Amino acid sequence: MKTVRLLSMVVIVALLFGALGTGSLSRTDAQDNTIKIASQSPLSGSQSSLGVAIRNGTDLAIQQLKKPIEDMGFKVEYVPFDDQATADVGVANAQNIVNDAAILAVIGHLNSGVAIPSSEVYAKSNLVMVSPANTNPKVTDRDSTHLVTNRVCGRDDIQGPVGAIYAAKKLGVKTVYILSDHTAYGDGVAAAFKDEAVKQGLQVLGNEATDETSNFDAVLTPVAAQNPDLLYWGGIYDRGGPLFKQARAKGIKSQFLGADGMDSTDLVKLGGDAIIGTIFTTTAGPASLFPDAKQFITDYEKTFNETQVQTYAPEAYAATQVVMNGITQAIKANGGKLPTRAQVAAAVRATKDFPTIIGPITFDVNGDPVIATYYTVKITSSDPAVYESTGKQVLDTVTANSPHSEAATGTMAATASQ
Ligand code: ABU
Repeated sequence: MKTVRLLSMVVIVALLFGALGTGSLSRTDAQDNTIKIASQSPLSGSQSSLGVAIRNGTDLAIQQLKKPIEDMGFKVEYVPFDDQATADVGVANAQNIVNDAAILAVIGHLNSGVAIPSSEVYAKSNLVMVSPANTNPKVTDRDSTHLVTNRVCGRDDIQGPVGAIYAAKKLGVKTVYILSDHTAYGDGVAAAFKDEAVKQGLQVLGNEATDETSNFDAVLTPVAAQNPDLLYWGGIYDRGGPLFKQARAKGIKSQFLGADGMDSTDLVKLGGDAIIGTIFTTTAGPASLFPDAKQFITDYEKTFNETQVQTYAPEAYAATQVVMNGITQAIKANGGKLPTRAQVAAAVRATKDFPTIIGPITFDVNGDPVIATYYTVKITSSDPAVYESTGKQVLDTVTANSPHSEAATGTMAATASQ
């Protein structure tokens, strides 16, 4: 393991100083010094509330932070892409992105199942990706994309256990039925939850992945028959909201628990009063919890004429801060000249104690933040207008080292409880 890490560091340093291949296309179509930053997230379809938040957070960061790069003689442009929460669309967009030589970085995606295949395309061109939201371990754990994939959020191999430990120790439940959405994210976080739930002594009454998107009656019939203390959903709000609403209508009285894909104003729009009391874990804390995000919240609401900052907008802003700092450092290391994609990727991976609106970021050798925070949150209102203010309550906060960081201890520290 130590040899692999050492080799990784050697390659990163080599790329930083341009000793290996550049991985850049010739800029025959771009004689000017334009630097583009792309994003990929669902801007249409049933998951667009989170996807638009990612686009807006990225957009605002570029608007506000581009001047130092422009002062070095470059023009900075933002190019958002709609991946439609679909792997095929994300991969096709990724091919167009890598073919544009001016694009030096990608912020995205929302869905791990889109990020994983899309980043295989980015990696072939040494194009760096920083994710604000993708929590599946494989996003950063694959050798094929090792040098270009990063994230500012936590991972499901920690998020799942955080939920299971909370269920066992704080909720005191004894039985659980687990459902998931057949995606890399949903099935992955549900499996991580299940493994820890079993270790915690919970009895798993059922575990099923479903492709159903609207009518969950057949899925819920065995749940009603088993009467579990807890119903766990591994998936996104667009299906989780209707699922939990239909579960209550069917007389299921279980406590509802999910993960970060549930964290959207649209969850309460879809689920109504049935959602009150639902608990979810997330690695994206409410924006109001971040001391350095106050100005961001004001600027975001004004710029996009919004009354609330949606989940992942702060993380997208922070990911873009990291990327723009990486581009700046790469330009400086390259004597003020346009850096290659590989040089930008190496500079981003070298991010250390870098201040962002969600807190300082240091990437480990794998592109995960060395420390991430995992929140357990309860929904207290079905009014979408108050979702981000009084509509949810943070019940518990846990910090954990990334599995690959040198400082990792394998333990999670509860840092605060309310
Ligand atoms: N982490 C929540 C967003 C879904 C995903 O990672 O696929």
